[in-house]
This record gives sequence, structure tokens and C-alpha cells, in this order.
Amino acid sequence: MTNTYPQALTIAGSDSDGSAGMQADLHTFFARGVYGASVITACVAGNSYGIHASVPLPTNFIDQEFQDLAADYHIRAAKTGMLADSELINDVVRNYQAADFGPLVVDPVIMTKHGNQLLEESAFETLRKQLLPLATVLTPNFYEVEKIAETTIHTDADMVAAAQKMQAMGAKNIIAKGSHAIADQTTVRDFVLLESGDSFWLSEPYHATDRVNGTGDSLSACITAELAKGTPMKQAITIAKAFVNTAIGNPIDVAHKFGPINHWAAQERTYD
Ligand code: PXL
Repeated sequence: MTNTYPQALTIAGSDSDGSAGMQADLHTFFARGVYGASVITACVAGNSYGIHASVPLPTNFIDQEFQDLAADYHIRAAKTGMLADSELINDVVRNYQAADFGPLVVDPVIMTKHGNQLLEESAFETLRKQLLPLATVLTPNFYEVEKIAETTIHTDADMVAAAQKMQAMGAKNIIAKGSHAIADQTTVRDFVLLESGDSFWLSEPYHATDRVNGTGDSLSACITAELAKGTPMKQAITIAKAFVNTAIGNPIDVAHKFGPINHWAAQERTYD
């Protein structure tokens, strides 16, 4: 067959308004020329104002999703998003270990931009102990860095120390996303710590827009798509950062409050 596309997998929650979660992952996979399969872990009902209901799916159903994909698809990279609770984390860890789905990008989804908690507090330890050691790449946002590393971040040095702590927990490569609040309000700086020990800061302009739903999902999905294509790690991370920044910088007129980012704009440009 001539039309072959690398296959990637998102293991995540469904977001009914399509702005975040699995839907943002699949938009991103498509935009980067990668076929997307999906193991749904939970369903969330919400819109740009917030999340109004959430149900985890039964683990025996999730097991079946994994088995069906393993029996038929050639998944080259996978990512996790919303995992809701300890039981789901343990189930996903067991299934991922039994499968051969390539590198794993862990987006440690804890809280939405609206302030809705998507991971039970009691599951933080399971996340640290069971999932982090499997992470080829970990993509925490500022808030998640503080929660996972059990620290508060005020300075660049705090961020570096937190990333090192998360690497000591087993995550191989880390992109710890900064907050414009600790930068100069015009740029957002993320700290990248690679498996080799090399590290660098990534800077992108800060866009004052409320069309920012699904940024973390899309960043981790873009890294996953690039790894599925065989892009080297450092380049996969820098493409993903530029991809999301382009999607934030070209807002679309969808919904009333915290709307989706623009995957079309990110798809159209080229990346080095
Ligand atoms: O962006 C975080 C996120 C992840 N997963 C699901 C979500 C959200 C945010 O709304 O709904 C299912």
C-alpha cells in the first residue's frame, strides 16, 4: 500500500466541546500527518464555560480497547491525558506495559484552565510511582510541576530543581511549562531537561487570548506525533512548542469563553 501514515495513540478523556482532551489530540495528530487511534478513559461534559459532568469508563472496557488496538494496529508512539483516578492509572500502566506501542508521552493532566480537577488528589502518588517511570517524555504545566515535585516555583532555579526531581522519579525527558506570570508577561519560557542531562529554555511570545483550551493536550500530542514519525527528541519538542504557539496566536471565533486553539494555523506553517 502506498498511502501509509505513522500510527499514534491517545489514551485520554473525551471532551464534549472538542477543545481539549482526546479531541485536541486527534486534531493535532491529523495536522501533523499521523493517524490517530484512541483509548477513551473517561468522558467529560463541558463547554467553553467549564466542565459540568465527568465519568470514568470501566477498566474492563479500557482493557478491551487496548487489546483491540494491539491485535490490529502498529502504534509507534502513545500519550496519556486525563486518567481520573488511581484505578485508571494502574489499569493504563498494566495495559501499556503489555503492549508494544513505542515511546510514551505523559501529560499529567490534573486541573483544567477553568479550575476543574481531572485527577483525584489521592491518585497523585500513583501518578508519581507508577506512571512517571514509564514516561519517555513528561509535559507538566506550571501547576502540575508544583504538585508532582511537591514544591513551589518562584525562580528559574526552582524550575530546574523541580525538573531534576521529576527526572529522578523516572521520567526520561521533561518539558516543564512555565508561566508568563514568572517571566516578563511578554514571553512564556519552558524548561527542557533531556535524558542525556542536556537542558535548555524554550521561549515563545505570550498571547493575551482566552482561546487557550487544549494547549497542553496539543503540545503532548504533537510531541507524540513527531516521535511516531521518528523525529529526534529535541526537534520533536521544539516543533511541538512552535505548533502550539502558532495555534494560540491565531485565535478562532468558536464558543464564548475559553475557546479552542487554532490547529489549522498550526498545520499550515512549516517547521524546521
Ligand atoms: O486540557 C485538559 C483536559 C484534558 N482532558 C479532558 C479535558 C481537559 C480540559 O478541559 O476536558 C477530557
